[in-house]
Amino acid sequence: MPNIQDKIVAITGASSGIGEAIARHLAALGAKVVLGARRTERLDALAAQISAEGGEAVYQALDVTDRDSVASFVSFAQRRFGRLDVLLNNAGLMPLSRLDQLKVDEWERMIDVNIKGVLYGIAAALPVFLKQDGGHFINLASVAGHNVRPNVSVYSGTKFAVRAISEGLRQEVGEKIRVTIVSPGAVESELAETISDDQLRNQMNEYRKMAIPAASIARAVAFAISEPAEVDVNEIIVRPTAQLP
Ligand code: NJP
Repeated sequence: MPNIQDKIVAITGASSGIGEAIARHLAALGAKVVLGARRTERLDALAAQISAEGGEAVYQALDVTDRDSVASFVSFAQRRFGRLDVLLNNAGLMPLSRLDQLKVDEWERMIDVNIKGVLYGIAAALPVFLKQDGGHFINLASVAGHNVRPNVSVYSGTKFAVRAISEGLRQEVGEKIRVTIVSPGAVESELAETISDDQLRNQMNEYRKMAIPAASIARAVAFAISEPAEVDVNEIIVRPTAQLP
């Protein structure tokens, strides 16, 4: 694929699921990947596997709810490789519940990770991209950022927010910086494990049996990066053929 070889790609939430699949796929296509997440033992193992397969991967501990941690992660990528071409704001949580369950701590965690984490990523990388006169934000939203269902209100709210912020960013940043929204449907990952209500988690795991492999999202991300610099793939929705909303 063109335009991927030697690109420096920083990925938040690279320790499992979609972030991990993106890291593996882009590294196999010749990108140099910078992995961030809290579970560094997983990042260590992933970086070692990528290196053993001839790719290049480095990692740093990252908590996207901590603005300094996100700034340090972006600086680490730049220091290590001299520039940053793509920031993938991928880290996310989905502790679904009905609003009347009043799981206010979980609402706050979703807002902190899914919205503020993305904003901190933008705050860290935008000055770098402006100085370089180029760069690419790829922000993970969701099909739940397109429609709302019961139990999904707060998660949907965070993903509508990611789409709104990404579209505003796209319109503001001018022609040298690309902004892509990737909205997955049900994709194999650990996402449903954050649901604290046992009945709802079981229900979701049942529903998610039609989930497609995380590699399908990695291929969509690679497509967006591979397009020529003046082509901005604005949004991609990828879901199982079996999924309705
Ligand atoms: O989920 P999972 P996905 N700081 O749980 C990280 C969206 N999406 O791959 O810190 C830093 O396997 C966590 O790392 P760790 C979804 O909303 C998915 O599915 O080590 N990182 C892990 O690497 C999300 O935006 C589906 O615990 C933090 C990663 O986030 C994105 O896809 C459907 C963190 C989560 O990996 C990837 O999620 C959809 C923090 N504070 C949208 N907190 C789907 N899979 O079906 C968490 O519509 N992470």
